[in-house]
Amino acid sequence: MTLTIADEIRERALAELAGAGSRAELDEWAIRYLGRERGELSRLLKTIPTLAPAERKPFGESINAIKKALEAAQGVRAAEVRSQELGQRLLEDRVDVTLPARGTEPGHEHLVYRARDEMIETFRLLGFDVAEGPELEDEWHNFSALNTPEDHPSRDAQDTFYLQGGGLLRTQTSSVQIRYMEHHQPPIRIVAPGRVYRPDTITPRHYPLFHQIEGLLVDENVTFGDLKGTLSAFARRTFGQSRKVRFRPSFFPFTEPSAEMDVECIFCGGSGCRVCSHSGWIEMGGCGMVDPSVLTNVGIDPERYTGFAFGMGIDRTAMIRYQVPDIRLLWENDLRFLRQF
Ligand code: 2U9
Repeated sequence: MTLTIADEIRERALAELAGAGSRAELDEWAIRYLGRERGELSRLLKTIPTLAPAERKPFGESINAIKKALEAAQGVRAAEVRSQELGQRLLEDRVDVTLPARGTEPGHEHLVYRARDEMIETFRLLGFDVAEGPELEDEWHNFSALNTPEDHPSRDAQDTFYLQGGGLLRTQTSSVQIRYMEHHQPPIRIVAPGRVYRPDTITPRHYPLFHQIEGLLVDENVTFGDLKGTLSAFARRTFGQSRKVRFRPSFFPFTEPSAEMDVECIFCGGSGCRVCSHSGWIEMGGCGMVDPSVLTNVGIDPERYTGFAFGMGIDRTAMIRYQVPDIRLLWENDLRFLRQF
């Protein structure tokens, strides 16, 4: 009679084991049937003292046999469940090796530096080399050598960032050309692109840091005609072959005579629009014949050599070209803006 109960438990245990489909269910099953304290087999073993002495041994043995059979079956089922779970995971985690790679999103050059490189390329085609120099300068290279009088307003602390100890942040890249001429004799044909600094109040058109490209050509028999020809060629390659240019008289301490150069508005073709303030012309930069005293300052004989120089704003050129209405947009690093270019 008692044996029949044990057999019944075995049959039930084996049936439930076959239905256990996960490790958690297997664990529950093991506790239910094989658990040391409350497992069904343990409970049966605890009834032994109530049996007639002759029945105790065979009963105990048969329970142990069932226990062994259940443990063996548990091992087999656990292996099945593990392999089923693995199969399932492999199915779910399957990697589709044919999917296209997610890829990285490459950045691109900032519009101001693209404008700079295009301007450099044009001057390279015209035979100019590129020269570079320090952004932290001294008064000699930034002002005095360039014939800028001691009391010139550009030297004022309102227009120049001075550092403790007498240095300053260069206000123009002309200092690069001064340094170049200190170490090279003519013929000289260089452009100096780079960052310059001026303590301006920030407005849509002014920023304390901006970029210039300045050019310098020194040789025998260099004339204002060479200057006009060079800058006209630059303007035609940059803004279009039929684009008109004009030169207006101006003044700079480092050039004599001096001029400002305008290019026919690239948006209205000269008839007048918002971009050119209805003048039909856009300012391109300043230029002139290098003042003889500047050549003397760097040890070049002004009786033998003459030269021309020019300067243009790179940020300004990029803003006109891409119709950027506010210079602050260039340096806010807002990707929604930068990605458009
Ligand atoms: C040397 C001698 C002369 C460079 C020149 C300008 C005129 C000029 C401005 C244009 C707009 C600067 O970016 S800007 O604000 N520049 O008008 N620059 S002549 O003259 C030189 C340079 C080097 C040795």
